[in-house]
Amino acid sequence: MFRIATLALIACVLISGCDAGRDAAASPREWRFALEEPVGSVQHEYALRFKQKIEERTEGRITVTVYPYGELGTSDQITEQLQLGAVQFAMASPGHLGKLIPEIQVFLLHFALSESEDVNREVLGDARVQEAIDELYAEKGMRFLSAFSEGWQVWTTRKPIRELADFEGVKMRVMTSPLLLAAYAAYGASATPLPYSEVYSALQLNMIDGQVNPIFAIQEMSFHEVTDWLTFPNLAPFITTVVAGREFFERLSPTDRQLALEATAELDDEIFRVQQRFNRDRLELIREQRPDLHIETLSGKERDAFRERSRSVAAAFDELAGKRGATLRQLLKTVVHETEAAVHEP
Ligand code: 6CS
Repeated sequence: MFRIATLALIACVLISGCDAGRDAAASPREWRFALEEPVGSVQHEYALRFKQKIEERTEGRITVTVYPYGELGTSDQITEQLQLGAVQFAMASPGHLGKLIPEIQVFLLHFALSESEDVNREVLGDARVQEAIDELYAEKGMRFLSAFSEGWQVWTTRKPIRELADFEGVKMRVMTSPLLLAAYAAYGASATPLPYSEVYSALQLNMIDGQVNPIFAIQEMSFHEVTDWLTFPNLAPFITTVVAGREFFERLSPTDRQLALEATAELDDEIFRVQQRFNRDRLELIREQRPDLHIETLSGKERDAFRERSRSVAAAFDELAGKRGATLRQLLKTVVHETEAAVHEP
Protein backbone atom coordinates (compact mmCIF):
# COMPACT_ATOMS: atom_id res chain seq x y z
CA MET A 1 0.00 0.00 0.00
CA PHE A 2 2.83 2.37 0.95
CA ARG A 3 4.65 1.72 -2.33
CA ILE A 4 1.55 2.52 -4.36
CA ALA A 5 1.04 5.79 -2.48
CA THR A 6 4.68 6.73 -3.04
CA LEU A 7 4.52 5.98 -6.76
CA ALA A 8 1.28 7.93 -7.13
CA LEU A 9 2.82 10.97 -5.48
CA ILE A 10 5.99 10.78 -7.55
CA ALA A 11 3.93 10.43 -10.73
CA CYS A 12 2.01 13.49 -9.63
CA VAL A 13 5.23 15.48 -9.32
CA LEU A 14 6.34 14.44 -12.79
CA ILE A 15 3.20 15.42 -14.64
CA SER A 16 2.72 19.11 -15.24
CA GLY A 17 -0.93 19.39 -14.27
CA CYS A 18 -0.29 18.45 -10.67
CA ASP A 19 -0.02 21.09 -7.92
CA ALA A 20 3.34 19.72 -6.86
CA GLY A 21 4.57 19.62 -10.47
CA ARG A 22 7.15 21.67 -12.31
CA ASP A 23 5.04 24.79 -12.82
CA ALA A 24 4.03 24.84 -9.22
CA ALA A 25 7.58 24.40 -7.91
CA ALA A 26 8.26 28.13 -7.85
CA SER A 27 5.03 28.96 -6.09
CA PRO A 28 2.96 25.87 -5.31
CA ARG A 29 -0.57 26.28 -4.09
CA GLU A 30 -0.38 23.07 -2.14
CA TRP A 31 2.19 22.20 0.49
CA ARG A 32 2.15 18.52 1.39
CA PHE A 33 3.20 17.69 4.95
CA ALA A 34 3.97 14.03 5.76
CA LEU A 35 3.94 12.72 9.31
CA GLU A 36 5.51 9.77 11.09
CA GLU A 37 2.58 9.54 13.47
CA PRO A 38 -1.20 9.03 13.10
CA VAL A 39 -4.14 11.36 13.64
CA GLY A 40 -4.30 12.57 17.24
CA SER A 41 -0.53 12.49 17.80
CA VAL A 42 1.85 15.30 18.76
CA GLN A 43 3.10 15.49 15.17
CA HIS A 44 -0.47 15.65 13.89
CA GLU A 45 -1.30 18.52 16.22
CA TYR A 46 1.86 20.28 15.03
CA ALA A 47 0.89 19.88 11.38
CA LEU A 48 -2.69 21.03 11.98
CA ARG A 49 -1.45 24.18 13.66
CA PHE A 50 1.09 24.77 10.88
CA LYS A 51 -1.70 24.34 8.32
CA GLN A 52 -3.96 26.81 10.11
CA LYS A 53 -1.26 29.47 10.35
CA ILE A 54 -0.22 29.17 6.70
CA GLU A 55 -3.73 29.02 5.28
CA GLU A 56 -4.95 31.93 7.41
CA ARG A 57 -1.95 34.11 6.66
CA THR A 58 -2.05 33.45 2.91
CA GLU A 59 -5.85 33.77 2.92
CA GLY A 60 -6.08 30.40 1.22
CA ARG A 61 -3.46 31.10 -1.47
CA ILE A 62 -1.57 28.12 -0.06
CA THR A 63 -3.28 24.95 1.09
CA VAL A 64 -1.42 22.61 3.45
CA THR A 65 -2.39 18.96 3.03
CA VAL A 66 -1.46 16.84 6.03
CA TYR A 67 -0.64 13.15 5.53
CA PRO A 68 -0.79 11.29 8.85
CA TYR A 69 1.24 8.10 9.28
CA GLY A 70 -0.13 5.22 7.27
CA GLU A 71 -1.10 7.30 4.24
CA LEU A 72 2.30 7.64 2.59
CA GLY A 73 4.50 5.00 4.16
CA THR A 74 7.13 4.36 6.78
CA SER A 75 9.46 7.07 8.08
CA ASP A 76 12.12 6.04 5.56
CA GLN A 77 9.66 6.27 2.68
CA ILE A 78 8.48 9.70 3.84
CA THR A 79 12.08 10.94 3.84
CA GLU A 80 12.52 9.57 0.31
CA GLN A 81 9.37 11.35 -0.82
CA LEU A 82 10.65 14.62 0.62
CA GLN A 83 13.95 14.20 -1.18
CA LEU A 84 12.10 13.49 -4.44
CA GLY A 85 9.90 16.55 -4.03
CA ALA A 86 6.69 14.53 -3.74
CA VAL A 87 6.03 16.13 -0.36
CA GLN A 88 7.32 19.54 0.68
CA PHE A 89 7.38 19.20 4.49
CA ALA A 90 7.90 16.18 6.71
CA MET A 91 8.75 15.03 10.19
CA ALA A 92 12.11 13.26 10.29
CA SER A 93 12.99 11.61 13.59
CA PRO A 94 16.64 10.79 14.31
CA GLY A 95 15.45 7.34 15.40
CA HIS A 96 14.97 6.52 11.73
CA LEU A 97 16.98 9.23 9.98
CA GLY A 98 20.22 7.98 11.53
CA LYS A 99 20.63 5.46 8.73
CA LEU A 100 20.90 8.32 6.24
CA ILE A 101 22.61 10.88 8.49
CA PRO A 102 24.63 9.05 11.17
CA GLU A 103 25.53 12.28 12.99
CA ILE A 104 21.88 13.04 13.82
CA GLN A 105 21.93 9.99 16.11
CA VAL A 106 23.49 12.27 18.71
CA PHE A 107 19.87 12.89 19.75
CA LEU A 108 19.44 9.20 20.46
CA LEU A 109 22.26 9.05 22.98
CA HIS A 110 21.04 8.41 26.49
CA PHE A 111 21.94 11.08 29.06
CA ALA A 112 23.10 13.45 26.27
CA LEU A 113 20.38 15.99 26.99
CA SER A 114 19.33 17.56 30.28
CA GLU A 115 16.92 16.10 32.83
CA SER A 116 15.06 19.40 32.53
CA GLU A 117 12.57 19.67 29.68
CA ASP A 118 12.91 23.47 29.76
CA VAL A 119 16.65 23.25 29.27
CA ASN A 120 16.21 20.81 26.38
CA ARG A 121 13.74 23.11 24.69
CA GLU A 122 16.35 25.88 24.71
CA VAL A 123 19.12 23.55 23.59
CA LEU A 124 17.06 22.40 20.59
CA GLY A 125 16.40 26.03 19.71
CA ASP A 126 20.07 27.04 19.98
CA ALA A 127 21.31 28.63 16.74
CA ARG A 128 24.63 26.74 16.82
CA VAL A 129 22.89 23.39 17.20
CA GLN A 130 20.37 24.23 14.49
CA GLU A 131 23.05 25.37 12.04
CA ALA A 132 25.03 22.18 12.60
CA ILE A 133 21.92 20.09 11.89
CA ASP A 134 21.04 22.09 8.79
CA GLU A 135 24.53 21.62 7.38
CA LEU A 136 24.07 17.85 7.62
CA TYR A 137 20.55 17.95 6.23
CA ALA A 138 21.61 20.15 3.29
CA GLU A 139 23.78 17.33 1.96
CA LYS A 140 20.69 15.12 1.75
CA GLY A 141 18.46 17.67 0.05
CA MET A 142 16.63 18.67 3.22
CA ARG A 143 16.12 22.03 4.91
CA PHE A 144 16.05 21.85 8.73
CA LEU A 145 13.27 23.95 10.24
CA SER A 146 12.90 22.91 13.85
CA ALA A 147 13.64 20.24 16.46
CA PHE A 148 11.44 19.47 19.43
CA SER A 149 10.90 16.89 22.12
CA GLU A 150 7.79 14.74 22.13
CA GLY A 151 8.35 13.71 25.74
CA TRP A 152 10.40 11.22 27.73
CA GLN A 153 10.83 7.76 26.28
CA VAL A 154 9.17 5.06 28.32
CA TRP A 155 9.57 1.27 28.21
CA THR A 156 6.59 -1.02 27.94
CA THR A 157 7.59 -4.63 28.47
CA ARG A 158 6.19 -8.02 29.37
CA LYS A 159 8.29 -8.25 32.52
CA PRO A 160 9.72 -5.74 35.00
CA ILE A 161 12.96 -4.04 33.94
CA ARG A 162 14.85 -2.18 36.65
CA GLU A 163 18.44 -3.24 36.13
CA LEU A 164 20.75 -4.28 33.31
CA ALA A 165 20.38 -7.99 34.11
CA ASP A 166 16.62 -7.73 33.54
CA PHE A 167 17.24 -7.02 29.86
CA GLU A 168 18.91 -10.37 29.26
CA GLY A 169 17.05 -12.20 26.51
CA VAL A 170 14.50 -9.40 26.14
CA LYS A 171 13.67 -8.66 22.51
CA MET A 172 13.34 -4.90 22.63
CA ARG A 173 11.90 -3.11 19.60
CA VAL A 174 13.76 0.04 18.66
CA MET A 175 13.48 2.47 15.76
CA THR A 176 15.67 1.62 12.82
CA SER A 177 18.77 3.79 13.43
CA PRO A 178 21.87 1.67 14.13
CA LEU A 179 22.82 3.54 17.30
CA LEU A 180 19.67 2.31 19.02
CA LEU A 181 20.73 -1.26 18.36
CA ALA A 182 24.08 -0.49 19.95
CA ALA A 183 22.39 1.19 22.94
CA TYR A 184 20.03 -1.66 23.78
CA ALA A 185 22.65 -4.31 22.98
CA ALA A 186 24.92 -2.56 25.51
CA TYR A 187 22.17 -2.96 28.10
CA GLY A 188 22.05 -6.69 27.34
CA ALA A 189 18.79 -6.72 25.34
CA SER A 190 18.27 -8.27 21.96
CA ALA A 191 17.48 -5.09 20.03
CA THR A 192 15.03 -5.51 17.15
CA PRO A 193 14.52 -2.66 14.63
CA LEU A 194 11.01 -2.39 13.21
CA PRO A 195 8.91 0.32 11.53
CA TYR A 196 6.37 1.95 13.84
CA SER A 197 3.41 0.34 12.08
CA GLU A 198 4.64 -3.18 12.90
CA VAL A 199 5.21 -2.80 16.63
CA TYR A 200 1.72 -3.59 17.92
CA SER A 201 1.36 -6.85 16.01
CA ALA A 202 4.94 -7.88 16.83
CA LEU A 203 4.10 -7.46 20.53
CA GLN A 204 0.80 -9.26 20.13
CA LEU A 205 2.46 -12.18 18.34
CA ASN A 206 5.25 -12.39 20.92
CA MET A 207 7.87 -11.60 18.29
CA ILE A 208 9.20 -8.89 20.59
CA ASP A 209 9.00 -8.44 24.38
CA GLY A 210 8.98 -4.67 24.68
CA GLN A 211 9.34 -1.29 23.02
CA VAL A 212 10.22 2.27 23.91
CA ASN A 213 8.24 5.44 23.11
CA PRO A 214 6.68 8.51 24.74
CA ILE A 215 3.45 8.02 26.71
CA PHE A 216 1.13 9.66 24.15
CA ALA A 217 2.45 7.27 21.47
CA ILE A 218 2.10 4.21 23.71
CA GLN A 219 -1.53 5.08 24.34
CA GLU A 220 -2.52 5.89 20.77
CA MET A 221 -0.72 2.86 19.33
CA SER A 222 -2.22 0.66 22.13
CA PHE A 223 1.17 -0.76 23.13
CA HIS A 224 -0.03 -0.74 26.75
CA GLU A 225 -2.67 -3.32 25.78
CA VAL A 226 -0.05 -5.89 24.81
CA THR A 227 2.55 -5.33 27.56
CA ASP A 228 2.26 -5.50 31.37
CA TRP A 229 4.96 -3.17 32.69
CA LEU A 230 5.45 0.50 31.94
CA THR A 231 8.70 1.95 33.21
CA PHE A 232 9.98 5.53 33.17
CA PRO A 233 13.76 5.18 32.88
CA ASN A 234 14.26 8.89 32.03
CA LEU A 235 17.25 8.14 29.84
CA ALA A 236 16.32 10.30 26.84
CA PRO A 237 13.44 12.31 25.42
CA PHE A 238 12.04 11.50 21.99
CA ILE A 239 13.36 14.14 19.60
CA THR A 240 11.99 14.80 16.17
CA THR A 241 12.84 17.34 13.49
CA VAL A 242 10.69 19.29 11.06
CA VAL A 243 12.11 19.49 7.57
CA ALA A 244 11.32 20.90 4.15
CA GLY A 245 12.65 19.82 0.77
CA ARG A 246 15.71 22.00 0.26
CA GLU A 247 15.16 22.82 -3.40
CA PHE A 248 11.49 23.56 -2.80
CA PHE A 249 12.35 25.80 0.13
CA GLU A 250 15.03 27.73 -1.71
CA ARG A 251 12.69 28.34 -4.64
CA LEU A 252 9.93 29.76 -2.46
CA SER A 253 9.33 33.49 -2.64
CA PRO A 254 10.97 35.36 0.28
CA THR A 255 7.48 36.03 1.67
CA ASP A 256 6.46 32.37 1.66
CA ARG A 257 9.80 31.26 3.08
CA GLN A 258 9.38 33.78 5.88
CA LEU A 259 5.85 32.55 6.53
CA ALA A 260 7.07 28.98 6.96
CA LEU A 261 9.93 30.09 9.21
CA GLU A 262 7.63 32.21 11.37
CA ALA A 263 5.07 29.43 11.70
CA THR A 264 7.67 26.86 12.79
CA ALA A 265 9.31 29.34 15.18
CA GLU A 266 5.94 30.02 16.86
CA LEU A 267 5.24 26.32 17.02
CA ASP A 268 8.37 25.63 19.08
CA ASP A 269 6.67 26.99 22.19
CA GLU A 270 3.20 25.74 21.32
CA ILE A 271 4.27 22.16 20.70
CA PHE A 272 6.25 22.08 23.95
CA ARG A 273 3.04 22.66 25.87
CA VAL A 274 1.04 20.33 23.61
CA GLN A 275 3.40 17.39 24.20
CA GLN A 276 3.35 17.99 27.96
CA ARG A 277 -0.46 18.00 27.98
CA PHE A 278 -0.77 15.00 25.67
CA ASN A 279 1.67 12.95 27.73
CA ARG A 280 -0.02 13.89 31.01
CA ASP A 281 -3.55 13.21 29.77
CA ARG A 282 -2.71 9.99 27.98
CA LEU A 283 -1.06 8.59 31.09
CA GLU A 284 -4.37 9.04 32.86
CA LEU A 285 -6.09 7.29 29.97
CA ILE A 286 -3.63 4.40 30.16
CA ARG A 287 -4.33 4.06 33.90
CA GLU A 288 -8.07 3.94 33.18
CA GLN A 289 -7.75 1.52 30.28
CA ARG A 290 -5.32 -0.83 32.06
CA PRO A 291 -5.79 -0.54 35.84
CA ASP A 292 -3.67 -3.68 36.26
CA LEU A 293 -0.66 -2.26 34.37
CA HIS A 294 2.43 -1.90 36.56
CA ILE A 295 3.74 1.67 36.32
CA GLU A 296 7.26 2.20 37.66
CA THR A 297 10.02 4.82 37.66
CA LEU A 298 13.71 3.94 37.97
CA SER A 299 15.44 5.37 41.04
CA GLY A 300 18.52 7.57 40.68
CA LYS A 301 20.72 4.64 41.65
CA GLU A 302 19.08 2.36 39.10
CA ARG A 303 19.52 4.98 36.38
CA ASP A 304 23.19 5.32 37.29
CA ALA A 305 23.83 1.72 36.22
CA PHE A 306 22.40 2.55 32.77
CA ARG A 307 24.36 5.81 32.71
CA GLU A 308 27.58 3.93 33.34
CA ARG A 309 26.84 1.35 30.65
CA SER A 310 25.80 3.99 28.12
CA ARG A 311 29.34 5.45 28.07
CA SER A 312 30.40 2.71 25.66
CA VAL A 313 27.51 3.74 23.40
CA ALA A 314 28.89 7.29 23.16
CA ALA A 315 32.12 5.73 21.87
CA ALA A 316 30.10 3.66 19.39
CA PHE A 317 28.43 6.88 18.25
CA ASP A 318 31.79 8.52 17.59
CA GLU A 319 32.71 5.54 15.40
CA LEU A 320 29.41 5.51 13.53
CA ALA A 321 29.21 9.26 13.05
CA GLY A 322 32.90 10.09 12.58
CA LYS A 323 34.58 13.42 13.20
CA ARG A 324 31.54 15.57 12.45
CA GLY A 325 29.44 13.44 14.75
CA ALA A 326 31.96 13.81 17.56
CA THR A 327 32.00 17.59 16.99
CA LEU A 328 28.21 17.72 17.17
CA ARG A 329 28.23 15.62 20.33
CA GLN A 330 30.71 18.03 21.90
CA LEU A 331 28.64 21.03 20.81
CA LEU A 332 25.51 19.52 22.31
CA LYS A 333 27.33 18.85 25.58
CA THR A 334 28.59 22.44 25.72
CA VAL A 335 25.17 23.93 24.97
CA VAL A 336 23.45 21.69 27.55
CA HIS A 337 25.98 22.74 30.22
CA GLU A 338 25.73 26.42 29.32
CA THR A 339 21.94 26.33 29.35
CA GLU A 340 21.77 24.43 32.62
CA ALA A 341 24.18 26.91 34.20
CA ALA A 342 22.11 29.87 32.94
CA VAL A 343 18.90 28.34 34.28
CA HIS A 344 20.46 27.74 37.71
CA GLU A 345 21.95 31.21 38.00
CA PRO A 346 20.32 33.18 40.84
O1 6CS B 1 8.72 4.53 17.41
C1 6CS B 1 8.58 5.05 16.32
O2 6CS B 1 8.99 4.52 15.29
C2 6CS B 1 7.85 6.37 16.22
N1 6CS B 1 7.62 6.94 17.51
C3 6CS B 1 7.14 8.15 17.60
C4 6CS B 1 6.71 8.70 18.91
N2 6CS B 1 7.06 8.95 16.54
C5 6CS B 1 7.48 8.57 15.20
C6 6CS B 1 8.35 7.33 15.21
O3 6CS B 1 8.45 6.76 13.96
